[in-house]
Amino acid sequence: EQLRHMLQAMPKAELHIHIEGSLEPELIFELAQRNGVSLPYASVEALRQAYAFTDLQSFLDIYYAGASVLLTEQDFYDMTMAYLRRAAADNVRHAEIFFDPQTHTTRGVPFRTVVDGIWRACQDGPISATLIMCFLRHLSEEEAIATLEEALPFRDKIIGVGLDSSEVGHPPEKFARVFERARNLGLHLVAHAGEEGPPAYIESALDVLNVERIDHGVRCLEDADLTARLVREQMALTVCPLSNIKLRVFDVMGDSNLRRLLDAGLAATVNSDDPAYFGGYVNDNYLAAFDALPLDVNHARQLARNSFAAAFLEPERKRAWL
Ligand code: ES4
Ligand code: ZN
Repeated sequence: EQLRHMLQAMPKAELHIHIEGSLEPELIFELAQRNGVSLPYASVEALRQAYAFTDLQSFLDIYYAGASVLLTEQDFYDMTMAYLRRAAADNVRHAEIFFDPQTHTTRGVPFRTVVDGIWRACQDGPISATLIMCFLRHLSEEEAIATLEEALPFRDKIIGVGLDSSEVGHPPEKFARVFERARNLGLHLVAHAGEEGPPAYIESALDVLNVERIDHGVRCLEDADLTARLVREQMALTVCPLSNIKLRVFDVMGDSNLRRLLDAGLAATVNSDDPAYFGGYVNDNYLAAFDALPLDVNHARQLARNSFAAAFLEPERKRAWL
């Protein structure tokens, strides 16, 4: 009980949250109504019923359908503000928020509508928040490059780029040139790797893309040499415990390797990924993991410390929260 209170109360950073994945069914219905978009679900309950995933792709299909109600700058603002308020309630002090512009520009929503809405909410919201633009890896590198070009007028509103969507069959190598370009622009670099994909994808995210954090990365333990390297380099892993269960990376939370990652000396962090779809925000992720695994107060402190250490923030700003 004391540990639960500590997990909820401790200041933390959230480094792996897809803003489109924070869109709750209630808000999906509200925005559908507001925008005159028809949904293939009769009710909020019917939509929630559809949240039974078997793997990453089965989730992504519903996640992209949910995002189709987002049309105006106000929609992106409202979605982002709802997340920031919810994160503040979990004592998140700083969030680095992923957004997927291609999910929207391919539907005809202008790039600026997406960024301006999300960014304005970050300015008005209750916590520190910065933006990481993700490329959809199931699309081509040419489309990713075009998206990076579109982002140039908004360079000051974006701190980094990431890589998400369907992992297997779309290795990091596919995006070598666009990440090189982003690097030359001084953007921070991250990529999803080792969620469903093999440890080799983690290695190429490091060696080919030059990423500074690995999103998920839980499959690193299958490769002892890679694990040793990640420890040596103190490469942060943004682990998402509830996501891993919902997408069947692990069968049950007791099978999560979070404790093993920490015991190995890896810089693991706890994050919510797509909180509206996976059954909870960041504190729900901490609580579910600590309920199911032999984790104690020292692990809690370590995870909070890791979250700030891995954030793309000035060292002085981190120290205030540590
Ligand atoms: C995602 Cl869990 C996950 N993996 C890959 N891409 C994503 N986009 C949103 N959530
Ligand atoms: Zn993710």
